[in-house]
Amino acid sequence: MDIAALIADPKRIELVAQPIVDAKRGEIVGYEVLSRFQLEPRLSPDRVFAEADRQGLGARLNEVVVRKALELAARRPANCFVTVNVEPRHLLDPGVVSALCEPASLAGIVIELTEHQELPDMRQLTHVLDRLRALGATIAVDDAGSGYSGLRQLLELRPQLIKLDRALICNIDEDVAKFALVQMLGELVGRLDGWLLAEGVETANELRVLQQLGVPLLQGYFLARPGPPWVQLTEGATAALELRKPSSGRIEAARHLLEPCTVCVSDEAWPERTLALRVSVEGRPFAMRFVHDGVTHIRTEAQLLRVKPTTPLGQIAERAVTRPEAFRWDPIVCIDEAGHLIGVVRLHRLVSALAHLQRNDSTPLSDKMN
Ligand code: G
Ligand code: MN
Repeated sequence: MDIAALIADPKRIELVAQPIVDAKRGEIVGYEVLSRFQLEPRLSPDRVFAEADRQGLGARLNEVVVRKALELAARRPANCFVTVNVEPRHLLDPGVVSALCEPASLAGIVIELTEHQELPDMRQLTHVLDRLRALGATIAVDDAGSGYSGLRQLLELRPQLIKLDRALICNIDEDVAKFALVQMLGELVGRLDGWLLAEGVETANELRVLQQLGVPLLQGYFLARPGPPWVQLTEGATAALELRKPSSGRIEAARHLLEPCTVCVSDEAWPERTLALRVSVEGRPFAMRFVHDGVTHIRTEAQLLRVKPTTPLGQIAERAVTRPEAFRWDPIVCIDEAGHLIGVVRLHRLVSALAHLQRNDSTPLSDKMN
């Protein structure tokens, strides 16, 4: 494969863009720019970059791609950021650095550190990253949780954005360990004043779970495949995002806390689940059965605490803890304006959400990066 010829003819390097979505607002807030190479035989970009490195031309190729990506970024849609992939090793290359530092400002540019090898000298790397940050760039760590992109990288590079490898996202709706890991990483990243991005969202169920977990940024085939700049979301994704779009800050806060529960209708037997609700034919909940510490409890309509998601969280918590002692820890039933069941909220999650809300401000993401 003739990498030198490819570099000499940048028309053979095509850039595509993949949307990045703000999970709360359900809108595109950024694009990852990816390279596609016109080569015979057709090879994945990863293989081309690996081959370029082998031929000692990795940094040159990265430089050409960075220049093109920054040109493209200058024409990005309003209020969107653009992410560009750079190998940390190549950040020690003067050509790559000068390409990155060419624009007067790097506001709205996210530099994704995509590591396929050991990190280079940290002192030099930190120096370059500081320079890029001073120009307004945001630093991201790509493929976090895989290969060379482990916890040490997060601690050393202190990125503002962490892109979770798609291996952690795949089937997260069915895997409690992945769910717990992403939840924990969200906590960690929040404490380091950063943002989490879930890559490789491929199904509506993964999307739903990530929204429930409060992962702020999402990317993946379900939302949109990489395409000509600036591709829009798929119809399926637009519909799925619309369905969960918050209509006010309060619904939004409560929606993260909602847990699904098993539903049965009036004349059915209670299902063998730890938590089930009986609903009328119109969908209104009127009885609940749950198992706690091996004991089964059944609650009647009058014993249920029902709240609307528009109710402020503090008020919900207050109503919950002032219930009679025997019912104090019961799941709280969330209904919509028409009285239909939306889901349940557990008190301990409500309390941690309140604590979390106090810690975080609510500046939109794109404002922070632009
Ligand atoms: O290493 P990095 O995360 O930058 O890789 C981006 C690559 O992942 C691109 O080549 C892109 O085509 C691919 N990609 C983007 N979204 C998805 C997805 O939902 N599933 C899979 N399998 N690949 C994806
Ligand atoms: Mn990437």
